[in-house]
Amino acid sequence: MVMKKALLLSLFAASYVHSACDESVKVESNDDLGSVVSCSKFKGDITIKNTPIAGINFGGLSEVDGSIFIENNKDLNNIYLSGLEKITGQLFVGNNTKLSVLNVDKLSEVKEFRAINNPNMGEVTFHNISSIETIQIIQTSVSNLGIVSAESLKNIEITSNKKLDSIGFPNLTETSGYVLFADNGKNGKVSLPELAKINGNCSFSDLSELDIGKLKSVGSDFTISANSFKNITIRTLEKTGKAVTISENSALENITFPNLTDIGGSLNIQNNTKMTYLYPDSFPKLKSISGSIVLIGPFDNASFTAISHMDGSLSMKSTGDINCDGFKKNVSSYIKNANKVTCKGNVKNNSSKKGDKKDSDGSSDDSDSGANPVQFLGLVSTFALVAGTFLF
Ligand SMILES: *[C@@H]1O[C@H](CO)[C@@H](O)[C@H](O)[C@H]1NC(C)=O
Ligand SMILES: *[C@@H]1O[C@H](CO)[C@@H](O)[C@H](O)[C@H]1NC(C)=O
Ligand SMILES: *[C@@H]1O[C@H](CO)[C@@H](O)[C@H](O)[C@H]1NC(C)=O
Ligand SMILES: *[C@@H]1O[C@H](CO)[C@@H](O)[C@H](O)[C@H]1NC(C)=O
Ligand SMILES: *[C@@H]1O[C@H](CO)[C@@H](O)[C@H](O)[C@H]1NC(C)=O
Ligand SMILES: *[C@@H]1O[C@H](CO)[C@@H](O)[C@H](O)[C@H]1NC(C)=O
Ligand SMILES: *[C@@H]1O[C@H](CO)[C@@H](O)[C@H](O)[C@H]1NC(C)=O
Ligand SMILES: *[C@@H]1O[C@H](CO)[C@@H](O)[C@H](O)[C@H]1NC(C)=O
Ligand SMILES: *[C@@H]1O[C@H](CO)[C@@H](O)[C@H](O)[C@H]1NC(C)=O
Ligand SMILES: *[C@@H]1O[C@H](CO)[C@@H](O)[C@H](O)[C@H]1NC(C)=O
Ligand SMILES: *[C@@H]1O[C@H](CO)[C@@H](O)[C@H](O)[C@H]1NC(C)=O
Ligand SMILES: CC(=O)N[C@H]1CO[C@H](CO)[C@@H](O)[C@@H]1O
Repeated sequence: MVMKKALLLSLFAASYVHSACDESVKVESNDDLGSVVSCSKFKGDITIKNTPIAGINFGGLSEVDGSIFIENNKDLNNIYLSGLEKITGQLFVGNNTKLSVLNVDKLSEVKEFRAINNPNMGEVTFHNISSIETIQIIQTSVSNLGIVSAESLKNIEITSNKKLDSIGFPNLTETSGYVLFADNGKNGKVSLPELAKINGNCSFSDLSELDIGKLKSVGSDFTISANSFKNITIRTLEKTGKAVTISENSALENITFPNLTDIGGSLNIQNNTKMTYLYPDSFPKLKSISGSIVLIGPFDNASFTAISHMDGSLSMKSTGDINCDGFKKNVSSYIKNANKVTCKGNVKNNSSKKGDKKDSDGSSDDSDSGANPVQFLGLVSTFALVAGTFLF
């Protein structure tokens, strides 16, 4: 009712327009769009949800002091917010299954930019967003994004955009929250050349290139998984607040963290099918680990010479034929408590048993024989036969 009235007023009496641009609207039909079309500035929220609308064009709108929610509009093809420069709240565009174009050509300031589950959205046209807290681009078909020139953000989540190959934040130096890239284009490249500090967790997956060449610290978990690059070198990283996990990178051979001294959780290097060594210069300065080290993969050897403090245990499960005696002898030069170290060779690389995901670090029994392999491996009898010759 109120909106209908506002529309009529805006159509027949321009002087009333101002007040209509001052209160939140819920758009339910094409007619209701009129209450926003005539505004250049808008104060309040604009909600367009569960409508049959096919196109939205608020070309004259330049500023919104509030948020815009465009959600679950099954016939919506395009959104033109082509004059919008600033929005103090969020721009949320979600679950519009036919949507192909989101035009935000002039957008430069937005608090949260969230485009989620618009599977046919091929175009999101911003050129240069210079101020933003959170960006989430999830399940779209965009093939490129404009520049985000902001130097700090809260959260970044760019996932499941199968056509998006190249993503960069050229000026970003710090995030107060998390950073998550996964499941984008096959040749995914992520470039964060200035990023020095991530306060939350961060996870990089399914990439062919990654540039985080200035990263110094990660506040929480740091994960690098399922990427296709051969080596990863992060010269500047000094510490992480929680675990470091490097897993399922099918081509990865060499990792180098020359400056990493402290890991505030566990170090998991697992299921990287080409990684046969951790070289003495892979983690040359790593001295303190607040959790365990769990190594699974075709390791021939691994070396951590600087460790002086490890709260958990070190467990090596090699799918190759590592010489456990040599490994343990070397490791015992810096990990004094031999009970903390376990090593197995010729471990089958996948476990057939559910529920052994959480790996025991109750592995204090180093020279374990009969008792432990089951829990150790999840797989068992064949193991004892095969590996027995090497270990016992
Ligand atoms: C999208 O729709 C699904 C199911 O219809 C619903 O569970 C989900 O919350 C919706 N997401 C958004 C962002 O509206
Ligand atoms: C992006 O916008 C910011 C702020 O207006 C400006 O300083 C910067 O030069 C712009 N970057 C590009 C590449 O246009
Ligand atoms: C952002 O980085 C680009 C590329 O390095 C640079 O040309 C530009 O001046 C930077 N912009 C700001 C605002 O720092
Ligand atoms: C792999 O090594 C090359 C050459 O040393 C380097 O240019 C590249 O950045 C490294 N890749 C990663 C992901 O660190
Ligand atoms: C460690 O980081 C500093 C700068 O933070 C850098 O100058 C130095 O080269 C790094 N060390 C190595 C071995 O790369
Ligand atoms: C591993 O990568 C580091 C850094 O790029 C390099 O110095 C070292 O030679 C590489 N080691 C091997 C065995 O390729
Ligand atoms: C396990 O080993 C097989 C061949 O031995 C290999 O094809 C497969 O990728 C490996 N899987 C993992 C998770 O390491
Ligand atoms: C493993 O590497 C360490 C350190 O490089 C070395 O002392 C040890 O002999 C090696 N073990 C084997 C079996 O190669
Ligand atoms: C262990 O390996 C390191 C790195 O290669 C080496 O410097 C050290 O001498 C080895 N220690 C023993 C006891 O084998
Ligand atoms: C390991 O997993 C792969 C597929 O993930 C499967 O093909 C293979 O048979 C499994 N091997 C064992 C020993 O379970
Ligand atoms: C590595 O593979 C083992 C055996 O399949 C599995 O238990 C473990 O969870 C995997 N680790 C990671 C980090 O994916
Ligand atoms: C990979 C991962 O653990 N991501 C988490 C990072 O932190 C945010 C916020 O707490 C979570 O939502 C993510 O799932």
